[in-house]
Amino acid sequence: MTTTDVVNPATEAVVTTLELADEAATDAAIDRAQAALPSWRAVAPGDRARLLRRFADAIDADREHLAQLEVTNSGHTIGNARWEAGNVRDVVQYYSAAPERLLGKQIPVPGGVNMTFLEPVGVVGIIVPWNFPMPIAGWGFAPALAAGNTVVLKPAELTPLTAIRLGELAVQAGIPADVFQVLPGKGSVVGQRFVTHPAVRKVVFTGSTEVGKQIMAGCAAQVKRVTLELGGKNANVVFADADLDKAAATAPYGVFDNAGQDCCARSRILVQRSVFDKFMELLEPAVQGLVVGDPSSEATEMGPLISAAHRASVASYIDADTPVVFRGSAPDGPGFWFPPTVVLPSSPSDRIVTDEVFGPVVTVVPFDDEDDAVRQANDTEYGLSGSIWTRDVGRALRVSRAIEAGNLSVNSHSSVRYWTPFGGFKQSGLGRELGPDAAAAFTETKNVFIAT
Ligand code: TAP
Repeated sequence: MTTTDVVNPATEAVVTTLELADEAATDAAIDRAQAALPSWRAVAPGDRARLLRRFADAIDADREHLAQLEVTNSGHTIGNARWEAGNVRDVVQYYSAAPERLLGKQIPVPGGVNMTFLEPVGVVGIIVPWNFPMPIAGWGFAPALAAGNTVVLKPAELTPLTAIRLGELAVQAGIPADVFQVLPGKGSVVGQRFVTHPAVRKVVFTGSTEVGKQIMAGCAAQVKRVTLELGGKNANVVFADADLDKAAATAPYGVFDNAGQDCCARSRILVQRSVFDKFMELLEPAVQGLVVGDPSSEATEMGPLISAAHRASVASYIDADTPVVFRGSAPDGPGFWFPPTVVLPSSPSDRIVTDEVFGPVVTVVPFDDEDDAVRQANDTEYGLSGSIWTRDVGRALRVSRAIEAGNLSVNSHSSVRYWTPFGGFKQSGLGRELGPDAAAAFTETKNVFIAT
């Protein structure tokens, strides 16, 4: 039996030890999900909707417990963790409206009646990363269940606790245990089996672009459906006509939220040359004022990184020659701490400018004009999100259309709303989650013609 120690990243204390599923246990879970399909898809749409609403209510009643569990398991600040528990409740609530609204079409044809049906895809395998364990799980399982699929979900090995709790809450709400199963295990074992097992008809993967490519290649062998939400190296573009005070005051939250372990982190700040010095003057106190420390304290704005290994990976981008201009604070002692760090890179091809660091590190680079800003923003194989700061509406629209990314915000860093679509251009992913079309993404369109 393989086990894993779940560690609190703010204290390095072992919270619990869990058994990890092996290949045989994964096959057994997939077989149960397959066996549960006919009865789950036969549940009347209104009844499936009611079960999902009960599940949302159970999450709501358990919200504070879920949030505290995430603080302990992931080191998220309590404010963020409460938002995340509320988000998964809202996502389940939102997709509880889908079962009665997955509408087919009647298409006029000669000689009969032609109609389309949206059929469930089948067993769905969902692979979740450690950075947002609750929301990313919910963005997959809620629309998949609503559309009549059964789900086996693999949380990240480092952060399984809230997913396990969500599985318990689903059962409490009356969702059959085999319809939604949570299976802690290694990506190379459980996740890989989702890719190779023929009964899994769709894989939803959120994680690194590197592993996403392997999953896509593996799924191709069975023409398996796949949704990929991968990495990002997102630009925060600040024009000279912007509200500079606001742009500088909010920039740290745009990148250092969740200690920068966010695929939407605006980790490249691009500032128009004429206001560059002014912007840096305003940014420095905003970064140095960030409250970094105990994530369970209400005042804390940034917690630790997820693990010692991840901290070593982030630290590998900063050495004695790195042009760090200023840093925020970080506690001493136990915990995987890393201070917010601002770098003026010496070249656009520096690794720190091109790689997704996935930690509290941001580069700031000047640009000359609108064309140069767009060119630099698009000079990456990623295309997930980004921000544009300007008071000129025409420019806001032109630049929004020109940047190759799936989720942009103007005069804001807010990318995620459960009722709007979310996903990446280029190597940031494939397909969209959330929004009005996500449940349909878990269906196959069937066309039926009846001769009359
Ligand atoms: P990964 O190492 O890619 O891991 C993500 C998940 O995949 C984990 O559950 C992992 O299991 C599993 N996995 C690893 N290797 C696998 C394999 N060969 N086959 C199947 N599953 C496998 O990423 P991470 O370090 O956890 O997360 C950080 C990355 O996720 C960043 O690049 C970030 O940008 C991206 N991300 C993207 C988004 C969106 S929405 N685009 C959201 C969050 C994160 P283990 O736990 O066992 O490693």
